[in-house]
Amino acid sequence: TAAQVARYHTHALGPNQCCSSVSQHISAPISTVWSVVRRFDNPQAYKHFVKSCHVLLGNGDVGTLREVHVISGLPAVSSRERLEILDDEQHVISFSVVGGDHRLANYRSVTTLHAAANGGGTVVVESYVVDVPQGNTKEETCFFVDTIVKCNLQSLAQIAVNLARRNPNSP
Ligand code: A8S
Repeated sequence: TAAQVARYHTHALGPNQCCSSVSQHISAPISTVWSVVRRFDNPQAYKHFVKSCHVLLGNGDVGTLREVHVISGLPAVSSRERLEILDDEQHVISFSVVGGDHRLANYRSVTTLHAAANGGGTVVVESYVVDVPQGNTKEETCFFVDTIVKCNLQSLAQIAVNLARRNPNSP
């Protein structure tokens, strides 16, 4: 696990970039959590800031391009995102932002799932790197993104726990 975290969550930083990571324990099997997280075409299943998502290109494999529209009240309208890694064996998914109407240029995130050591369940680790927007500090940028990622992972936990309760034998 430590080697995997180091491998996937170590980012090379440009001079005007920042990075951070968030982790979340989920009381559901890794297979259940993965079944939600791996759906690059359906981020709105657990990302509550996403209003809609359309696949522009691809069929869910690496290279698939999606366009998400976010709910109002955010300093953003839409985002174009490319699937960079989808590893069903190691439970790794990564996407990068390639365009859109928002302030998080060159955003890239990596999400990995790990079997929790004691008590069972899953540990999710999500890290990202992003350009610091004009007029903001690294601290402000990381605070903004950490807040979004924490919300997403808490919501993922809720959904996965409910799925596991409803369907204890699969996936
Ligand atoms: C994700 C993570 C993030 C999404 C950000 C950080 C975003 O969708 C939102 C607001 C923005 O200002 C930027 O895994 C952007 O989705 C909710 C539109 C990219």
